[in-house]
Amino acid sequence: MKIPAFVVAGQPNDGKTTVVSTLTEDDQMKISPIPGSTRMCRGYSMRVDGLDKVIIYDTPGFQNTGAVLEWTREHSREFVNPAQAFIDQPEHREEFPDDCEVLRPIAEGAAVIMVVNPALPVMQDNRYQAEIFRLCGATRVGLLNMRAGAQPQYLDDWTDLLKKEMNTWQKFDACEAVFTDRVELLKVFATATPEWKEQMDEVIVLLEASWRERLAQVAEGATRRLRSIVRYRTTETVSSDGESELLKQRLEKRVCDEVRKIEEDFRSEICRIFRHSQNHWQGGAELDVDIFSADVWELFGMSKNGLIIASALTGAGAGALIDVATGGTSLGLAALIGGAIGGVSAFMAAGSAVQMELPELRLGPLRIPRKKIGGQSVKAGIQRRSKLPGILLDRMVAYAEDAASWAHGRRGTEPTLSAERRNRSFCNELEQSPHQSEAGKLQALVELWYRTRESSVFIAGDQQQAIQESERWLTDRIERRLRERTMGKG
Ligand SMILES: Nc1nc2c(ncn2[C@@H]2O[C@H](COP(=O)(O)OP(=O)(O)O)[C@@H](O)[C@H]2O)c(=O)[nH]1
Ligand SMILES: [Mg+2]
Repeated sequence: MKIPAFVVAGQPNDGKTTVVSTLTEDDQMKISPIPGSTRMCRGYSMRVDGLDKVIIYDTPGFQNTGAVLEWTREHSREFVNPAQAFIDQPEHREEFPDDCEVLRPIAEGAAVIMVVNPALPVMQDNRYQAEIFRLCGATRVGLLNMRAGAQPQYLDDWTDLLKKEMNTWQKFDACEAVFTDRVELLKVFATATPEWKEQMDEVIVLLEASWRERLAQVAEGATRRLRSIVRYRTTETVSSDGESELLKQRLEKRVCDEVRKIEEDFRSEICRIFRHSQNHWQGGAELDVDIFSADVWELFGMSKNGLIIASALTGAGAGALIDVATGGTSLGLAALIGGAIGGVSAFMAAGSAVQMELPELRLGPLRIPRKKIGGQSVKAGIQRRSKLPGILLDRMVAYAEDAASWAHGRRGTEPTLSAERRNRSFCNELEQSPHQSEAGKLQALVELWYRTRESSVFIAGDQQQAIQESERWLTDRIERRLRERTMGKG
């Protein structure tokens, strides 16, 4: 069975390639403000689950509308397939190669998507083109390619023309279209082409299912990475007190780098899931700022004051360091590290094999383990009660939202979401008490992860279950939010 096929037509620079690129989620197509950059007719497929489901041909558009129309008016009634008959004439292929390129898919049964720009007036040429398609017997869908920022001055004129000449028409902004807009458009295509209705309906169902699957993957990936950051631990043995400052810096860097690496890793996955080429996609640009920069912490609502305190606590990487373990007797080291992290950290003891949390002794701002096991070693990980998990989660979700709503035909660097649309809800929730209903659940989960981050800490069965349930709750929530943002409610 032939798969549904469409061919985009219209004037140069009206956005044909942009439409194809957005519908097929292909960001590698050459889109350019220079008219005439598409020279050949080429088919691009809409793939769902690895299978070609719909084919859309990008074309250069007619170059000799007058001549083609003249011939079609005169001969269309003589042929069952006028488009094919036109191409079959050798002199046409010689003289009008671009026009033959447009007619070729039509000859093979493709429906026409006539892309028009309502910011420009209707020209005689546009009327002629519409007539050619009609005379060729093609199914025609008019597409008003609305451009954000451009005044659609001639919308009424275009609507009149499309109503008269097309089987149906639809507004579409190829640069801003999100998933639901694409589905909406496919539904219009389905209705316009009764011969493909069934196949198109099936494509729509598959697309929606596969979109849900993508969102589920994103949510699962975010939860998994958040867990791995919160539970991250790195250990180093101290040889002498003299190097403890260096050691602290080394550990801090290692923790920060791990966070960066995991975030980077998440981003690669997002790009893969939403089919953006990473070296090409400009979305999420404002999220490219290093997570440990002051800008980010400010953006996520940490007060200047809070930031300074955090910086004083841990040096440059606010929130990165850390619970510290010192198994040795060196109070010097403990004081040094303790001074850096203040009262927020718990001291841990690291034995050679067994690592366990010890009850601690408070000495002013310092906390010192009562018992010491093993050699001197320092452990680092994410500081408990840090805002880092919230910031990381908000950033991951924001990045995913950007990627999911970024039309593939879009080029350039303008950000998708304005700063106020950025959601900081997860970060804010971490400030709630763990005992407060919904809002405290996230903090409770993070707390559970912290508590069980030592591999040797025995995790009781019910605790294990609590973690799993909580993780499922978080994944569901992220998924729900992505669904609301990209598919509308419901
Ligand atoms: N803002 C905006 N620009 C668009 C839109 N569609 C196309 N363009 C721009 O118009 C120019 C020509 O687009 P292109 O798809 O190459 O047109 P084609 O010649 O018909 O294939 C490019 O610079 C596009 O970025 C749109 O929906 N919104
Ligand atoms: Mg083009």
